[in-house]
Amino acid sequence: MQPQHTFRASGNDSSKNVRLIKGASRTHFCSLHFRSSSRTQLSNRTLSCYYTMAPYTLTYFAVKGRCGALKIMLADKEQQLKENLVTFDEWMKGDLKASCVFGQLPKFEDGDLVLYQSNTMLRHLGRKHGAYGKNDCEASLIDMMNDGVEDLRLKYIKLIYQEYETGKEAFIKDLSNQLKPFEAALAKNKSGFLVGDQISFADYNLFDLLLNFKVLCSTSLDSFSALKSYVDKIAARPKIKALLECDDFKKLPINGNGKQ
Ligand code: 6SG
Repeated sequence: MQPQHTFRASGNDSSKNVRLIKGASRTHFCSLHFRSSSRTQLSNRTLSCYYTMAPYTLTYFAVKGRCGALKIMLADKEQQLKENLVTFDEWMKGDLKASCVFGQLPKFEDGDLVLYQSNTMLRHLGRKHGAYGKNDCEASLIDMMNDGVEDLRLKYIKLIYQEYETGKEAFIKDLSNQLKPFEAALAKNKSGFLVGDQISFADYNLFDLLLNFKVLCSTSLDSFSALKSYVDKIAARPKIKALLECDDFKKLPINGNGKQ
């Protein structure tokens, strides 16, 4: 069974079941799809053809969840992304779940390559788009930082889905301890990135998680000067800024149970 396609139709081509966002920049496309301003503007005639060319497809629920970092990276790297949004009802039918390697979403397609596991997707895109360090040693350090982000994300997910009411206060109290290694890495590395002197997939992943923490507790970064300026600087990167300001991205819930 095919995943449900829920591109909403609006703009000037309702027959294509896609949305053309008219945002601050004319390069916005279908909420999360960015294209270089140097390329020709879209027209109705080119729209379907343009979608055929979109290199990447993401199948996931209508939440930021485990795909916020991936969308932020693709926006920053000016890559297009076609999204198949899966509803609860569609997922509960079971066919899609049965087709997933680990029985879970997200699913990511790059041509014939089909990937599961969100961190695998980040690594794949990091490799392809120059966000995996300049050499093997940097790549290993990026892996290490990303594994640290994953450990912290798992704690956050446990809070959100299992113990929000009883565990939120303790989680926020412990957050300072959890953030210290990242603050230290940034303070040591001076470049403004976790590893080396260029942005990596671990940076997009940490940035996405820090945005969640700011929603959880607006003061969570207050005692971390390096992390605070890190978030501000990444949020100000033009394509990321545009994504974060885009209505369709903003209105996506962070998590699947309404807690944040
Ligand atoms: C949940 O855990 O959204 N995938 C999730 N849940 C459905 O049947 N290690 C991998 C990775 O990094 C973890 C995958 C992740 O890629 S993401 C999944 O597939 C399952 O297990 C968080 C999220 N949860 C919302 C959710 C999914 C099912 C029930 C609640 C929203 C409501 C209904 C469908 C969508 Fe829903």
